[in-house]
Amino acid sequence: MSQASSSSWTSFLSSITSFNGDLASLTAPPFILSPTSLVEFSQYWAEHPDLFVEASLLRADDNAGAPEIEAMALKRAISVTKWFISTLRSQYCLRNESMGSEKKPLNPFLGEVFVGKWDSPLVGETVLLSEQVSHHPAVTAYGIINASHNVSLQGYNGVKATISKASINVKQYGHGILQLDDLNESYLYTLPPLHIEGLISASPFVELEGTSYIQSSNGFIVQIDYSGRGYFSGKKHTFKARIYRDQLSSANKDNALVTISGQWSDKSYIAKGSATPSSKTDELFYDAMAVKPEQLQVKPLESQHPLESRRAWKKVADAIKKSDYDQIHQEKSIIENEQRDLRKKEQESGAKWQTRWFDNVDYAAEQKHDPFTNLTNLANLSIHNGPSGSAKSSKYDTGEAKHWRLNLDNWKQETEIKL
Ligand code: HCR
Repeated sequence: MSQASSSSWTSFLSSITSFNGDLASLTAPPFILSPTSLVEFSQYWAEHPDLFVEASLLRADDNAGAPEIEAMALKRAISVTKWFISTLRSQYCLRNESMGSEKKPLNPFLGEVFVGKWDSPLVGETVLLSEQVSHHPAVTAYGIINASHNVSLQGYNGVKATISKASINVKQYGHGILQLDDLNESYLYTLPPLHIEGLISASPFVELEGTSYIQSSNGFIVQIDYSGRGYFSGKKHTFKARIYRDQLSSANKDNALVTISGQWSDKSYIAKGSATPSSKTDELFYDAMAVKPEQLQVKPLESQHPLESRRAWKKVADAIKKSDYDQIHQEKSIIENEQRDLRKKEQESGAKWQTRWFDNVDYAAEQKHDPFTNLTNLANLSIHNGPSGSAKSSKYDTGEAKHWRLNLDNWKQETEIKL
């Protein structure tokens, strides 16, 4: 690192000691800025379109008996777990690998969108819609649809951070719901906490920690525990996923029907029962290094709408690529000032910004019965806006219960933003 970079990193580190929890407000040195907006991160959920739809293909024969139906349902829970694990490498390791360290993504403006599709010869078209539905706090919502297999995903996420001596600790807010319409089955997943290590050496990287869950509408629940180097093994990015018949039986690890463990960024192994699988004797579950993510197709900038992320941020992204701090600052200020003016005008006219493809549904007010309430009940998870995966009756099981939901009709009626 040059002397200039090293001193700007040192002053960045001292600035984060008085940090207020809003990661977007951190002024990071240019070499740690990413030219990509956070609204693009939603694409990581379906970069393996075949795994995204795989569970929908695992169906028992029409004349199958109860044991076969049960075995198929378990196979689907395993398949959904594989899809979930397959998303983690891109979500949490990609910048490290492609740019040498984790970077600070561009903070999306309200109404910023990112759309694209995967055209896969095997599974057909999978469409991605991602929209910045809130700026303060920053929240991105997404919908992913594969109409050929009647599989869809909708979710949203935001983060809150705290600083400890050597790392930034991040709690995620939000969840996702995968729906397999042909089977009338749905899966709720929660988002794991994470922390950023390597700050002192100016080579930040993400490590997942704590627990996340996948709850199926057929009762199966997957508990995934994450850890870094030295907890389960001497390796970074490790996890152990246990699949139980239901939430009640998950109270005792010995009840696990299946255990999967290894590195979410590399190889993992699967075995029946509650014993930890071994790489020597057990079956390979997933090899994240062996399967290349499929690239999302995004329109060229000339055909994009001004609210589309890559077009909107083009000048800032170019300045970041050149490490031209003055130009980064100038171009960012143009976008920020436009946004400020828009908010001011909205305030003056009493109009509120209308989100495009997502509605903010209040579950506390509506007593709604839908996959979310059904799945949170099965998993004993809170419907309130606590950190993702908070349990019912925990200290977070109170306050607002507003969640972002995909409004497919709005997307069908969309005339300005095309794929
Ligand atoms: C924490 C983070 C922004 C949020 C990113 C999220 C949580 C967004 C939703 C995705 O589904 C998953 C995801 C993956 C990213 O790893 C995570 C980012 C990692 C770093 C970034 C901070 C805002 C950057 C802080 C600046 C550091 C590098 C000094």
